[in-house]
Amino acid sequence: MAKPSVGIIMGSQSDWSTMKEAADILDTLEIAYEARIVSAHRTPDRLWDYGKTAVSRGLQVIIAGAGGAAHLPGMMASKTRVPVIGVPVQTRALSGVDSLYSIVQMPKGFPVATMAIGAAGAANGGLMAAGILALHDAALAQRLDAWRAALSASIPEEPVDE
Ligand code: RP5
Repeated sequence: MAKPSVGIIMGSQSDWSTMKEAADILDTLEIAYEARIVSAHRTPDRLWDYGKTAVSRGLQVIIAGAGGAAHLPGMMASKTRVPVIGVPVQTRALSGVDSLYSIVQMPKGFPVATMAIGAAGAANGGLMAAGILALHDAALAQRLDAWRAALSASIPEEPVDE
């Protein structure tokens, strides 16, 4: 098993159905990753340890998803210089706007690359991580280019009645 270069973390088991979209992209592009539940509020010590050891464990990108008062991506960015991609998970109460606002408005000095709300954001988080890793991995760059070309090729020129 290759050492994971991407860490997918999420605040709760209930986030996994969203964050799995990121994992699926990484699987498709043959990128080694790990997936962990790390809650900013429920398991703060786990969050601290994860951030403290991220560099030494060889993580190059962290994709962090959370919903509601979504402090996980920002707190992780405060604890490690490994780039953090934030995914606002869609919530029932406020449709994920709460998650988005909690993640996107970081103070100067601790950036989080914030994706769209929900499944599309998680998938894009996987693609963003792939793009970062592809800067220094020619084989991955080829796989990513091929994935993007296939997506473009799958879009018909004319609409049809459904
Ligand atoms: C957040 O609270 C999690 O990221 C999750 O999106 C949300 C709800 O968590 P559960 O109550 O489903 O565990 O911390």
